[in-house]
Order: sequence, then structure tokens, then C-alpha cells
Amino acid sequence: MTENAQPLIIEDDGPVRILRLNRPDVLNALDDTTLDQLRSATRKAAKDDSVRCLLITATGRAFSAGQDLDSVKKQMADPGAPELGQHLRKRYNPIILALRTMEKPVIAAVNGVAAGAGCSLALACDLRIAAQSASFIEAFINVGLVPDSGSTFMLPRLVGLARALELAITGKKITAADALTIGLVNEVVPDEQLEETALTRAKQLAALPTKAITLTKRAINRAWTADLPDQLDYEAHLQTIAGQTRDHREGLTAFLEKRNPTFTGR
Ligand code: T3D
Repeated sequence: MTENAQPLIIEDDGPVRILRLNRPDVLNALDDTTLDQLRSATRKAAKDDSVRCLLITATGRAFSAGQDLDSVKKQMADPGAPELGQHLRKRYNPIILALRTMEKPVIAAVNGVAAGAGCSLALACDLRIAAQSASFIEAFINVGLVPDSGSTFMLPRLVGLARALELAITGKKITAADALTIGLVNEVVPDEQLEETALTRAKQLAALPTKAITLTKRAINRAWTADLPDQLDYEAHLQTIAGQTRDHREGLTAFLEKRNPTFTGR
């Protein structure tokens, strides 16, 4: 990487905003600069109505090896450095929350190994498309830490308690194929097709009724902590909102007119 290379590359392809981690020499390990840029970019993507799908990927042979351990080592030697918990609250947690609550779909195109907080980052996205050579490691235990950045929340919800605990306490690496089998990823594609497939999926999602996607995310995020009567009532509340959107009107009209709908996200 050249000295001036940006640790995060931000590009737009129509309504799709692409965030590309770009520290390939250290497997896209997350240092403070990268995390600050990622936090700012996720906030901007959330606020920008012209962005209707966010795609997170990376350069080189890794998605992300998680927290930059060189920085951790340096901080250990500095008595004034923030504790790890403070670091998480300030730098990682806002990114994870922004992704989980983002009012548009978020895809991770996992191009290689996703370890530690890099794995958590992928898990916080709505969909994961993995390259065949990608792998996933809850690497925290290997450096004597606990899973963070939402891994303890997302992992059991995606793969069940037993597998989540197994992955978290052993720190074992799983292949993309195994990740697909246990429901950790949505799709696995040949390495050379990852970029194109992810962009195609992102564009397909960006053309859907964005508001209805947002409300669906809200309902499904909330379902884990609700009881059935409560959730039924919440669905009714959200449906009232969805029923008042232009996209609902367009979907209905298009169906009755036997044509394809053109959704605008409003
Ligand atoms: O501060 C806080 O807020 C605490 C939060 C913690 C959250 C976390 O993410 S903790 C977990 C941190 N991540 C890890 O423990 C993973 C460390 N990396 C690895 O285990 C391995 O690198 C991989 C399994 C990911 C890949 O292995 P491999 O054999 O394919 O590659 P490699 O040779 O180990 O790494 C290539 C280079 O990347 C190497 O540098 P070099 O020798 O070529 O100069 C290696 O040092 C560097 N690298 C890999 N991971 C990190 C890293 N440099 C800094 N930080 C890393 N996390």
C-alpha cells in the first residue's frame, strides 16, 4: 500500500454505495483511522436518500482481520490509552448500530478471511455473499478476548446457540462452504464472480421499495425480544406506515395494470 492510500475507499455505482476496506498489507486490520472513516461513511450512507443499498467489501486476500493488533500492542504500553471497552464504545459500537438500524439494505461481499471484529462487521450486515476462498474466524479467543462488535448478538441468532458457542470458544476457522451450511452466509460464489454478483444483488435490492425494507428490518430486529401478541401489533403498526408509501401505491397499481413496478424508495 502506498503511503497516501486511503484505508477506506468510497465509491457509488448508481444507487449502491460501496465501502471498500483498503489496508491489504495487514489483511484490512481495523486501526483507528479506518474505524473513524468507516463510522463517518456509514453515517453518511444512512443519511443520503440517493443511496438505496450499502455494500461493504475489501481489497486484497482478506475481508478484515479485525482489530489492528499492532495498535493494541502500542496502546498496552501507553498508560494513558483508553481501555478496550472504551475503545469499543467509541469506535466499533456506533458502526455496528448504524448498520443494524440503517434504513436501507446492507450487503457484505466477503472476499477473504473475516476474523475477530472483521467477522463481526460482516455479521452486522443484512446479507453476506462470500467468495469460495473466504473464511470466518471468531478469533477473539485466540488473543484472550471475548467476541465483541455484536458477534455475541448476531452469531447465535444466525447459527444457533451450540454452533455460536463452538465458534466463539474454539476460535476455529470455517470455510465459506461450511458457513453457508450453517446459515452464516447467504450465498457463496467463485472468487472471480464475487464483485459482480454482489453488485448485481445490491442493485436488485436498491430497486425494491426501500421503505418497506427498512420497516421489515425493524420488525425482524425487534422480533427477538418481543412476544407474539406484541409483535403482531407492531406488524400492524408498520403496515399502516408501509400502506401510506408511494411504493405501495405503485406496486399495487403495477400489479393491476400487469406491468413491472418502478419503485422510488418513498
Ligand atoms: O481494541 C479493541 O477495541 C479490542 C477489540 C478487539 C476486536 C478484535 O478484532 S480481536 C481479534 C483481532 N484479530 C485477530 O486476532 C486475527 C489476527 N490474525 C490472524 O489470526 C491471521 O492473520 C489470519 C487468520 C486472519 C490470517 O492468517 P494468514 O496466515 O493468512 O495471514 P498472516 O500471515 O497471519 O497475516 C498477513 C499479514 O497481516 C501479517 O503481516 P506481515 O507478517 O506480512 O508483515 C500479519 O501480521 C498481518 N495481520 C493479520 N492480522 C492482523 C495483522 N496485523 C495487525 N492486526 C491484525 N489483526
